[in-house]
Amino acid sequence: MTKLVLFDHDGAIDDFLATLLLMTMPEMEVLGIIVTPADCYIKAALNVTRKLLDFMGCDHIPVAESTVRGINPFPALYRRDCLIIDNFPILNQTDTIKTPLVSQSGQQFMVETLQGASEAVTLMVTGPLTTVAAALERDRSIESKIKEIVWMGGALNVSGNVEKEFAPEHDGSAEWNAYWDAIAVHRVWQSNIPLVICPLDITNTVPVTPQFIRKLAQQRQYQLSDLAGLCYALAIPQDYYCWDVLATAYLHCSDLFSLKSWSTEVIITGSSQGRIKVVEKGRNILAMDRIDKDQFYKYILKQWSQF
Ligand SMILES: [Ca+2]
Repeated sequence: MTKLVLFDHDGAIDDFLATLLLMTMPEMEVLGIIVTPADCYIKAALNVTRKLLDFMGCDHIPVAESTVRGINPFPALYRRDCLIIDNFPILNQTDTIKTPLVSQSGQQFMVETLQGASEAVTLMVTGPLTTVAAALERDRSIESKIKEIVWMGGALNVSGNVEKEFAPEHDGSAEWNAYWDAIAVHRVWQSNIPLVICPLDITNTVPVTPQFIRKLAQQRQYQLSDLAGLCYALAIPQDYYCWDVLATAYLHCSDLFSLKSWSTEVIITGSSQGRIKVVEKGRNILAMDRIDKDQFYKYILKQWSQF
C-alpha cells in the first residue's frame, strides 16, 4: 500500500541522508519536500535537496523554501555543511538542476499540498516544527488531512543537546529542533494530530561510528553508498548520531521499533525552553523507545546498495 508523505527537513547532513533513505522506499509517494531554514544556509540547502532528487531519479518531486524564522539560531559551525555538500563533484555532473523549486513559500506549499491530497498524509519532519505551526496558523482545517506527524525531536528522560557554549543561559534540557522554536512545538502540541517522536532517548543508541562509515566504504561500488559515506565523513569531527535517518526509517520499517506512550508538556520560556517534559495529564504522544540497532544499520546499508 502506498503511503502519502510530505517531508519537511532543515538542511543538515542528516537531513540529506534522510532524503537519500526516503527516496529508496518504493511504498512512499512523496508529495514534496520543504526546507526549513534552521540547521543550514537556505540557498545551499535547497540546491542540495534538488540535486539529491536529480541524483535519485526523483526530479518530479517539488521542493519549497520555507520562510519561517526561529528564536534560537543554530550555530554557524553546524549550518555550513550544506555549503560543502553543494559542491560535491558527484552532485555536480551537469550544469542544470531538473527538480523544480516552487514559487510559493514552504508553509503555503504545505497548506496547498495537504488541501489537495486525496487522502490523509504523513508529515515527516526532521527539523524544527515552525513550518508546520505556520501552516496550521494559515489554515486550521489541514489538521484533518494530516494522518500523523513523525518528528525527530525532543529529549524525554535524557539530557538535551543544546550545549552551554552555544546557549549560555540554557539548562541543557532541550533538544535542538525544539529549542530553535519552542513556541512552534507548543502550537503543534495543542493540535489533535497524532504525534510520533524520535527523541534523543533513542537516537543516543545509534551513533555514527568510523566502523559504520567503513562498512559504507566497503560497498562504495554503489553510488548511493559512496555519497552517503562522503556525507557521514563530514560529521566525524562532531559526536554524531543517526538522528533524522533513524526517524525516517520508521516510515518503512516500524516493526524494528518499539513505541511508548507519554504524557508531556512543552516548556516555552526560561532556562528550560524547548524541553519536552513528562508530566501527568499532559499532551499524549508516542515516542520511539527502542530499536534493534544491528538490524537498523543493516537496513540502511541494504537501502543504500540499490544503485
Ligand atoms: Ca535536521
